[in-house]
Amino acid sequence: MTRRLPVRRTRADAGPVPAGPSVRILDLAFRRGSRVAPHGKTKPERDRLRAELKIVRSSATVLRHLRLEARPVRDAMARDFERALVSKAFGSGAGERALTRLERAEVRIRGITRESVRETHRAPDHESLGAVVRAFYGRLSSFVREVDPDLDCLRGIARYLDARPQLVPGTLTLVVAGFPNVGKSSLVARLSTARPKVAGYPFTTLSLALGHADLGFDRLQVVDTPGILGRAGRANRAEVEAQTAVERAATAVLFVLDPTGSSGYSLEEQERLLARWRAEYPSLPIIPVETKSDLLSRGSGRLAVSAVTGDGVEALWKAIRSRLPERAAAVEPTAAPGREEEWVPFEEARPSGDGMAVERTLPRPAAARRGRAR
Ligand SMILES: Nc1nc2c(ncn2[C@@H]2O[C@H](COP(=O)(O)OP(=O)(O)OP(=O)(O)O)[C@@H](O)[C@H]2O)c(=O)[nH]1
Ligand SMILES: [Mg+2]
Repeated sequence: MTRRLPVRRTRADAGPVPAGPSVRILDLAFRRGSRVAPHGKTKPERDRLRAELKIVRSSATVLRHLRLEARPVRDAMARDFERALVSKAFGSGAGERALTRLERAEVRIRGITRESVRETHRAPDHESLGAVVRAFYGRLSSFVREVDPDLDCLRGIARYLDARPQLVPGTLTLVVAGFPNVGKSSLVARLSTARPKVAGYPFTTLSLALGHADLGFDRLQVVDTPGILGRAGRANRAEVEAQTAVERAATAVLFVLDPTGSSGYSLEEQERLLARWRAEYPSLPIIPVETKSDLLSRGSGRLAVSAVTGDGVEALWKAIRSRLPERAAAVEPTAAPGREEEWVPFEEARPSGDGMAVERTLPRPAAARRGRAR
C-alpha cells in the first residue's frame, strides 16, 4: 500500500505540492508580510516602504521559525550523552548535518533580504517594486523548501529526545542494566521515584526512564534501561540505547542478574556480559546484584535483593554509596566511548523459551505521586 502525502494546492492549481514543514512557515511569513501599513508622505515613498517591509518581515518570520525548529536539537547536541543517543538512533552526524544546512539557509536568506531591500531603493516605479517583492518571495520559498528534509529530520530528533529523559550533566548517575526481564525496572521503582512499566516478558522497557533518589547532599539520577543481550554487532535499537547510557551517562552501573531462570535467560550468559563489561570498562564501577531473592536464595556471596519484599535493599544502598564519588563535583561518565552498533529487529532478540514470569506490577510507594520521573 502506498502512503499518501498530505497535499496543498497552489493558487494557480499547478498540481499537488507535498506539505512539508516549510509550507506552514512560508504561510506565516507571507501573511506577516502582507500585513504592513507603511507611513510616508508621498505614494511612491509609501510603495517603496511597503515593499521593503514585506521583504524584511517575511524574512524575519522565516528566520525566527528556522531558529525555533533548530533550538531543541542544537541544545541537545551540546550535551555529550544526548548527542551520542541521537547519533546512534539517526545515524552518525545526522543532527549536525541538518543544523548546518539550516544555518546555511539562514545565511542565504539574510543575503537575499539585504540584496532585495537594496533593489527596492533602485526600483523606479510601483510595478518594479512588485517584481522585486515577487522575486524575493520566490527565492525565499525555494531556500525554505530546500531544507524541508532537514526540518523533518530535526522534528524527528526533537520528538525522539522529548520521549527520553533529560539527564543533568555533572550529576551522579546510576545506570541500572542487565539482561531483559531480570527485574531492572522493578528494582528502579524500589530505588527511585521512577515508576517504569513492569511485566513478565523481555523488552518491556524499550527506552530509557529516569528516576531520582536522595543521597543527602546530592541527588542521584537512577536510569532504567532496556535489556541487553550482549550479542556483538547484533544489538537492537533498545539495546543500543541501554549501551549508550552505560558508556556515556553512568557514574556507576547496577548490573542486575536473575539467578532464578524466570527471565528466560541463563545465569551463565548474564555472567558473560558482566565479565565482558568489566573488561571493556575497567574504570567504570559496576555493582552486580542478584534479584528475585524471594524466589531463590542461593547464598552466592553476592548482594541479593527482592524488589517484591524489599529484602536486601538497605545493603544494596550501602554498596551503591560506597562505589559513588563523595560529591557530584567533576562527575563524568566513566566508561569508554561507545562503538557504532547495527540494530536488529526486536523479534530476533526475544528468547524462544517460555520461562517468563507472570505479568505483575509492583506496589507503588507514596513517593510515586510526588516525584514522578518523565
Ligand atoms: N518474585 C519476584 N519477581 C520479580 C522481582 N523483580 C521483578 N520480578 C518480576 O520479573 C518480571 C520482570 O520484571 P521487570 O522489572 O519488568 O524486568 P526488566 O528487567 O525491567 O524487564 P525488561 O524491561 O523487559 O528488560 C516481572 O514479572 C516482575 O514482576 C522480584 O524481586 N521477585
Ligand atoms: Mg524494564
